[in-house]
Amino acid sequence: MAIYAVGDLQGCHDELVKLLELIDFDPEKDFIWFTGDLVNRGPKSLETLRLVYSLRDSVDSVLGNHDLHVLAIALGGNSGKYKVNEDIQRLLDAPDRDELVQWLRQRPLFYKDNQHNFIITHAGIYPMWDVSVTEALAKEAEELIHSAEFIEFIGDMYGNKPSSWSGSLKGNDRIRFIINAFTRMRFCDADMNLLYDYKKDLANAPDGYIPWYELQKNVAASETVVFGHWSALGYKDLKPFISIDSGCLWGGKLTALRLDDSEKKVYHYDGCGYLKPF
Ligand SMILES: [Mn+2]
Repeated sequence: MAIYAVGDLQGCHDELVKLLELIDFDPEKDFIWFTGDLVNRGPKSLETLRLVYSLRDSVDSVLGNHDLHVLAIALGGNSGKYKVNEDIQRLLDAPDRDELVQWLRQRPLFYKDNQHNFIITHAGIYPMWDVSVTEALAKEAEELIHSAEFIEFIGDMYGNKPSSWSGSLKGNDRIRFIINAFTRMRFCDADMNLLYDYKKDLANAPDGYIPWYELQKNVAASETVVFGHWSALGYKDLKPFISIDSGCLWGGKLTALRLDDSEKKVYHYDGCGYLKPF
């Protein structure tokens, strides 16, 4: 039996098939945690979601910002407010869309495996939070996403404010911040404000832009926090954090990381590329 984390798919169905072959994935015995962003931007969101859904007893995923965007389009009435590309339109038009969308909507923002000491989130763990606060806040936002109120919240989900956390935040501001921290975070400033306007590599980051993981001091060295979302960072072991979005969509690689043994073997499928690399 093996447990893997696999980085952001973004509709890269064929690459996922190849990666499953590379790791000799056996759904009878093995398990995969995806780091989210299963869909959008890539060429085959529908096929990707169908494949992941067909394996749902042996795989799971946290929600990423692109997954939430597709949920917003699919559930929010698709009133022309959001840009819908051809690939997502095919997903919306599919006869099995409701089943796929409802499964996607039920995914968590955070997963913690107490037996093997690993945590999966899409973007990481916001520096002001420790693991137990993070787990509780994920549950709070997940409850809303899974409830009927989510449909109403969708119109207010987007936005960069508030930029930092306070326990006194209430209502939509509170949930928006939690969702942003779990799904959109890359850089913070020294006051823990999330900074969204730069997404690329560290070397060219503007002054005062600090990767969240350099500010996050509340995670024990014995934990492994696996995150995706940051393809410009690529695969990086930043103990106790591991970045595994190696930019499959952008001509990079699709990465699987074995989590159930101490060796933490890494597999890269290196045949990706639909869009121009950075
Ligand atoms: Mn993302």
